[in-house]
Amino acid sequence: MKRHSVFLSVCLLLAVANVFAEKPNIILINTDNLGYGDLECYGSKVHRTPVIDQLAKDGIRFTDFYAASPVCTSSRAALLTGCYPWRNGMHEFDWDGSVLRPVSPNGLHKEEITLAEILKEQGYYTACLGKWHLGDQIEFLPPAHGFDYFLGLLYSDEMGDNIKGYGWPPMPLMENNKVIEAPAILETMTERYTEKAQEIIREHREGSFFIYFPHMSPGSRTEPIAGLDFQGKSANGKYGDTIEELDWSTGQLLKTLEEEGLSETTLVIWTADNGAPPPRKMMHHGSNEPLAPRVRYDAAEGGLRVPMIARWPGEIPAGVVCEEIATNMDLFNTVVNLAGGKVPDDRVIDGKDILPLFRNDENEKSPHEAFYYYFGGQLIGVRSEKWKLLVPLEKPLIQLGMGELGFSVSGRYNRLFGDPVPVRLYDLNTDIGEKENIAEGNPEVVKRLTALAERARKEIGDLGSPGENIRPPGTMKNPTPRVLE
Ligand SMILES: [Ca+2]
Repeated sequence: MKRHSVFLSVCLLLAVANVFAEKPNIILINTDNLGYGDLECYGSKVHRTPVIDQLAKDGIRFTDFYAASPVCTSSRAALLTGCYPWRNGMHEFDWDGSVLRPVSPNGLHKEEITLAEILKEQGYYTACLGKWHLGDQIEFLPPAHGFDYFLGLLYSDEMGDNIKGYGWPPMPLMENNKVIEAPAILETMTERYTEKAQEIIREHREGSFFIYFPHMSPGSRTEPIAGLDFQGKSANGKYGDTIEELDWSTGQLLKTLEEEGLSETTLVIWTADNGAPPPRKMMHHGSNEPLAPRVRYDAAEGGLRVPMIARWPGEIPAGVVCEEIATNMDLFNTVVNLAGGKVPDDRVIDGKDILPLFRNDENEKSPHEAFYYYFGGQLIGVRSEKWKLLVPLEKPLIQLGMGELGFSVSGRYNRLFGDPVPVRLYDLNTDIGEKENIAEGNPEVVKRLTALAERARKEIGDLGSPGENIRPPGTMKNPTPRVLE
């Protein structure tokens, strides 16, 4: 009798704790440098993205979703650990600057708890297909961070290919810890990743799987590389070709889910690690419209606000547009909870569970009082509700270990600073392009957001001033290049 009532209480608790059915498979698509305005459902007039648009119609689309950083490494670290990059030392690197480069002594620390590690503990088969960018030494690779399987590149699609550095190897394509091709044949990447994802879906249809799919595309190259079937097909040059190939790839995954009867038991998330880069001198490039364009890798909305779509038929209502603030760090908490895992409580986690937003409960608000804009460890701004405050800076960081081509060889000691900038306040509801500074007329708002920024400075950190709750990056001596054996 006693056991019976305990059992009932447990059931009740479970029912209250998780209104969603059972734990879903997870496919988390994270594209590289894809702009807010690059998909038709976000306003693109040049790219054809019918599959992704349908995904949005069948699920929820976020309009105010932020990556935790405007550059690759730190954004990806944030997504996989639920933390602002400062928290685990992934905001900048002595040797590499703001993004990790080949043969780096740094990477994601082994003590960091990744989404894959938690899902693996929950019985998921975990795979990473695509661009890793959290360290290229064996101890930093996906197999050391909870992934059962890894197929992909270790850093940006141009490093060691059309951009050379001292001691950099030919672009390695990895399978787990082994180089299987070098230089990697980049025009085949999206197709090969996609086929592997389909294979994993079929093989693990009876169990639970987590596919983290950080696509190579559209990528960092001035001339992105699409598969042969897509080259020359779009109305936006090589850049557009890769976007349309991403749409095709997404379609292949959805088709396989359908064939295997897994559509209803799989949560598909589609997002980007940061906005489209500044166009430099290219004729064809990405679009961050209607957001403020990024001139450099700074805190313009175009750098950090990205598309995010989530589909889970029967569980997430179809056709919803959510205008609440959410971040890629939230995907950590949300997916951990859905998988029945536990968000670590021995450290600060910045992400929040956004299942209530997915469920589209009426009156459900963002769980974030504030979102902080950081670049290379410098606190640049804060958003709260509709307000965006850019803090006054004596020395705004404009480049971090990056030269004209995007890279230099002297890491964070090569910081470049711009001229002083005053405080600026924007109402993003009426001025999405950050055109009119209304700080003067809204002293109370400036005061409130300045206090929030001050809190972040103390707690998370600012340039040259580590916060109270931070941990170190992974560091090793004598890094080696990944080469064919
Ligand atoms: Ca990126």
